[in-house]
Amino acid sequence: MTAGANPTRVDGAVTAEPTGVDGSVTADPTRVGAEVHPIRADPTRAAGGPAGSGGPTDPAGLRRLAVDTLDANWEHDHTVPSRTLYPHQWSWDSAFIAIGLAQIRPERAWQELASLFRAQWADGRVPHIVFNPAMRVGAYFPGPELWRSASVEGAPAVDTSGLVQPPVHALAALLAYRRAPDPAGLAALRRLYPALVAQQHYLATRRDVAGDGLVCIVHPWESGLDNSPAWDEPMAAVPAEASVMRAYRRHDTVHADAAHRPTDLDYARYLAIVAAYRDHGYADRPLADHHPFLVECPLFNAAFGSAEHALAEIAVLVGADPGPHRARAAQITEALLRRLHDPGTGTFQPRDLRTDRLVSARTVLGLAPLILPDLPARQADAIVVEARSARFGVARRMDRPLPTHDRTAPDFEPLRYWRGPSWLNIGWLVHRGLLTHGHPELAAGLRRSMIDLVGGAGCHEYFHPDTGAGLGSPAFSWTAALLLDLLAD
Ligand code: 2M8
Repeated sequence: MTAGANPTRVDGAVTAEPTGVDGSVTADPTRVGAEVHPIRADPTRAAGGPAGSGGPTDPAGLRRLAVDTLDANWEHDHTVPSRTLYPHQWSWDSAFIAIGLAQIRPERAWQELASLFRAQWADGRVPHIVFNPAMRVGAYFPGPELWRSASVEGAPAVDTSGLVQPPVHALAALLAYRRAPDPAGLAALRRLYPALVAQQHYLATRRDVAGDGLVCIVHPWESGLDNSPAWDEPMAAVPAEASVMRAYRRHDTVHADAAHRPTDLDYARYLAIVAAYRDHGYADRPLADHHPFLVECPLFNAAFGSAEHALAEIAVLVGADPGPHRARAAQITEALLRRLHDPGTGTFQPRDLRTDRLVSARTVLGLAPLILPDLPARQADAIVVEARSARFGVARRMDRPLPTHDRTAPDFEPLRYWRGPSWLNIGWLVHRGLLTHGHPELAAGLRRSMIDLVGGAGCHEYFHPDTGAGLGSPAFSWTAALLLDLLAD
């Protein structure tokens, strides 16, 4: 019996009615890129209609669109992912956003990361959401009333969630510095370094639930790929009823088509898992005994390893010792190979710690270890074979964008969030991995396809994996930021 098994324990229902699609917009809506229309405003795109009319196609126009999108989403000391759907600060979003900001407004890149790390907990965890106290109650669900971080010892003064997201921040800080290598950037790196080390220390010591050198995620939201088919097997074991959601008002389905979002059953399970973790005070030590969702994710752990590689380089810049980071990076790669490599598919699969089995869905998560520079050539080659296969279609000339799930699988859903659509942050990571492992032509094909997506549809949150039509938020920050990064290469 777990705390998450009892849906009646899930509480903190939000009943406040959002004030409207642009109720939370504080930027000037007349600006290019400001998010004032939900995707449903354009039925051809919402239905996955043809791309081709949504964005500029010349590099200068694309760059302008990206800058305007980031400016419109800037909020004092951080960038919201989207004014309507996600009006607070998200952890891995801020990392991707900082990479783009470094090119156009370097001081904001450092502010972005600094504001996130100000919300770091005493145990080193970097929360996946930092709530903006100026936003009205009900601007996002689930809000602070569900998480109740204020009552947890070691949580910051500002309200946050108690979960984490893939630790791409050290890599982002390093890349931001490389784009803007000035004294202010070096000073910012110096300030960030201990916080980045503490983030890794938290993951390595508190979240190594299996004791195998890998981080365990305790909620699908921690993966960043919330409703990926990779989580279907572990999620099926989480007891919850979709009817629980009658007590809540979901915010996301006010702003986006419900058919594109996770289902009510997904949300009921999400809330049950949060309640299980929260009701144990977000303590990690007893997780193995009671927690309903315990998974080792290849993308999360690839980010964890890549953070040590980045920290080694940052250490050199700030006068610290890179040696321990290099040693930990090697250990993480070794653990990934030992625990998540699937000899049957040649790629990497999540491991469900409750059953101690690799999950069978072949999602884009399996390509992520390519970002590790020390991945042995044999496994890197196998990932490239998978990336080039009909499942993912990476090619020198791509006829369709990179999907987030195997497009030949029966449960591939081209419109539903992380179950098929194409996302720029994932493409950006795979692009990086291809370059790291000596595939510049494939990387160039993927880069072109990502730039064309924004050219065809604008800075959308995600894109239809067949037509390239824009889906989700039409003014999404990491799409803009990573587009800038891709354009600069
Ligand atoms: C999505 O996740 C949030 C929950 O954290 C949501 O669906 O409400 C995901 O796409 C996640 O990866 C992203 O960080 C977040 C904000 O963009 O939205």
